[in-house]
Amino acid sequence: MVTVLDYGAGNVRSVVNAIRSLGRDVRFVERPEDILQAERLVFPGVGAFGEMMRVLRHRGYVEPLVAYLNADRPFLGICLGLQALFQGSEEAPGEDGLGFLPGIVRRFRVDLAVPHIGWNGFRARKPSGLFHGLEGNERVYFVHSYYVDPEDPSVVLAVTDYSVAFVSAVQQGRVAAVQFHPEKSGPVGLKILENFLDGKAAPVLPPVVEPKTEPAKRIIACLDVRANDQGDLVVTKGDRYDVREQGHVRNLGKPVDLARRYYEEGADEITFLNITGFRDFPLKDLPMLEVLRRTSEKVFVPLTIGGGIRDYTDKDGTRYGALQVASEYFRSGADKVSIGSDAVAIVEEVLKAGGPTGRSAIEEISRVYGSQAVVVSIDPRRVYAASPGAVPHPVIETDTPGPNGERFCWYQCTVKGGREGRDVDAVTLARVCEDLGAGEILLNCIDRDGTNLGFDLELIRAVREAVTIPVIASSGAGCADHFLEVFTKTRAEAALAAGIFHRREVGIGEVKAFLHGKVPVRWIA
Ligand code: 1PR
Repeated sequence: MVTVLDYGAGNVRSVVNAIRSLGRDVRFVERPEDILQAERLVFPGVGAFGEMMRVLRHRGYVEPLVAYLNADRPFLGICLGLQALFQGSEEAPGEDGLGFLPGIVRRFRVDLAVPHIGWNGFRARKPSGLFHGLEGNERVYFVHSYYVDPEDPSVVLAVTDYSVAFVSAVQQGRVAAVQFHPEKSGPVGLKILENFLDGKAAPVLPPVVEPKTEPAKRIIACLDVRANDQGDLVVTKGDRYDVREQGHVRNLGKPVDLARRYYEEGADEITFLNITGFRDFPLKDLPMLEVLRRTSEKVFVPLTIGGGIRDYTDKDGTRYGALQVASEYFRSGADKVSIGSDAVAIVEEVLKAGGPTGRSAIEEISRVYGSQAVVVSIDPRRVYAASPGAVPHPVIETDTPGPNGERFCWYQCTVKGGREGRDVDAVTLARVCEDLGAGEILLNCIDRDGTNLGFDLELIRAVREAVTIPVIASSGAGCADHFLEVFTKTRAEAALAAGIFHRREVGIGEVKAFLHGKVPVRWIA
């Protein structure tokens, strides 16, 4: 029996699913006394340090947690569950941590994108039972902007390189904690979790020690989902956002089955986009929630859900805030939510008002769940301009001139799945969303979507240079070489594709085999 500390924020479902997939029973901490009664305690944390500590204090969990840790009982902290062990965090000055280990939590100040999102390695510093069966060169999934800085070097279990070498795992006696997410790290993560749950393994040092770890470029499979004309939820795929063929919605398979297939083929993440999310829907029986619940039982890599993350009023007049909608998705197994149309409305308002309101969906969700949980999905369309002064938007000089020989263009943001163009450009949108607290940009391109012509490198370069958060390049992948191109000619951290994977034209394994040795990828042999 494993006890899981669910403090209300964060995505506990994934951890529980991973533990259950290993054949263990889970019970939750419901009262403070459940903590000291635990045989084996897992503390998964996602979100913001200050909010987490406030909830722990409010529920009376701090004292029993510290007593549990001081008694050297089996404990595994994950992500924020690692950071909580320390005295405090730069993320929430003045807010005390559990103080079990001396030291504080610091923010990354590096020349790479922050948050550090994706698959990276770890270098073991001392033997541990957690390392059984590992070779030492595995990659695991990280998503964080802060890292722990212990005062006592003897507690350091592993370090990871992300411009700086940071502590990615600690262990003192039977108390261990990791910055990465074992529950989202595929078979490797499940092995680490199993080692903790077994608790019997003698400490080992994995044999291979890489001189330095390197973040991998991520390959993401995207599933555009909507109801077809018969009312069944299907994965569809557009051609420049038109998903109909001879009047019918294209049907490329079932969402849960396809997600499972891509996980097994080595996808680093799966993204579901509810492409008709701009329509009104009943929150409680939203079919995408069930898709997420079922997917997260079998798929142990990060899941993003987009479409319909916004404030809205239900048919019966009940009003829901975007934060409530997002919370429902997180509880159902999502690790990140992606905001499309609403992000454009938010940015329009910010630009009009001359500053943030503090109440937008991006600000609210990132405050509670952390910026790493908020992706902004942009659906831009290229608009040509004869000269830089011809339009009231920042333009780029393009190598692909327009129909009338125009040498400049800007990228107009659209809403409602490309149905409506707005007076905001993609670069400004990305920049403002970063300021508001978005943790990642999913950069689509209507002109390239479904064309197999390759990514729009000019667009990706312009947006990536304007922000410091990771950018996912999307739309147009037609062959493995297009992925190499986007990773070598732009600074995109990840590339997403749909059509070529759905139609089995190129497999995810094939893309990775092609990239292997040229750019860092999570390699599944
Ligand atoms: O506006 O917050 O409700 O979110 C709606 C979401 O649905 C947005 O993220 C938007 O991008 C997406 N969406 C809306 N309509 C469509 C459509 O296709 N008609 N799909 C749509 C966007 C783009 C990518 C696609 C890549 C790769 N699809 O997701 O998967 O372009 O395709 P490819 O590799 O085949 O070229 P909101």
